[in-house]
Amino acid sequence: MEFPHLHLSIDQRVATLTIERPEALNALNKAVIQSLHQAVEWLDTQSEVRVVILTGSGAKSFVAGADIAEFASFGPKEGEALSETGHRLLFDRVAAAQKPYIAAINGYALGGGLELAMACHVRISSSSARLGLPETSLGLIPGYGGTQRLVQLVGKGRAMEMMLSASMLDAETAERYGLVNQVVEGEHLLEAAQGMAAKFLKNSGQAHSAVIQAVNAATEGGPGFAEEQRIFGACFGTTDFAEGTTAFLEKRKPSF
Ligand code: DAK
Repeated sequence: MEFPHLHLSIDQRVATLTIERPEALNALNKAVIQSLHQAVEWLDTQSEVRVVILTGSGAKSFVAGADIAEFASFGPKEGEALSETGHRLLFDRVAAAQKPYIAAINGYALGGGLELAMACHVRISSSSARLGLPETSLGLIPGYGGTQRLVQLVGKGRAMEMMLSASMLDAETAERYGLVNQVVEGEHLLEAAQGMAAKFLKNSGQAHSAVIQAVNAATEGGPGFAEEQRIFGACFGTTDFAEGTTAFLEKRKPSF
């Protein structure tokens, strides 16, 4: 099976899905989001696939965020609508998948990229990866569940510091925070993800689906998710959003 902008391989009941948009550090534009949605839907129907590894192409980036060039011209209504669509097609969809998703973070996981890794059920990182939610540097907040899932994973104080400072964590700190389950040298990343998948494969796939469903009952879909989308949309009407995104595209620092 083929999906645009993705490479899919299936070996011994483990699917590896690689996002391939290296010219933009695998940033998520509409086409990539749509394609990932189709891949996740399809993988859920494949009984011979029991675990999915999600990673990015190249050694530099897992996903460097949502595509800034694509949303820079949006207003509040479009921002809120796109946030809702992204949640439905991809982020909530991965979180609610029938089988475990392991994010293999091979480099930058920023903004929507870290949000995608956090929508997966577990995360393994290369030692050189950098992780963060830099949206406030663009005059935005995370719009794909990041304000909720980051707090769940690292606690409120650390999540607040990460979002308010827009700074990146190194992999070792991310592991200490509980943001990633394991850190390995880059050349061993996929091997480590396959090792974790092999441990999962010893157990019941039906029980895996049940665990995901039961855990999600507590962590997914709460009122904070809807509130995040509304507030995210409102950010698109601010002067700071205009300055933040323009500054990124002009390759200069924003003046807030
Ligand atoms: N979008 C589009 N292009 C990107 C990109 C991105 N997020 N990140 C990198 N690129 C492009 C760069 O523009 C550059 O393109 P060319 O100039 O070569 O054409 C190419 O990838 C290589 O990037 P750099 O030249 O910047 O590479 P460096 O090694 O110097 O720096 C970097 C790597 C990862 C530190 C840097 O690229 C960077 O800061 N990238 C942006 C990180 C970031 O702020 N990400 C976005 C976070 S905000 C939404 C929902 C959610 C969101 C947005 C909207 N809606 C519902 C509307 C979430 C927003 C975010 O994710």
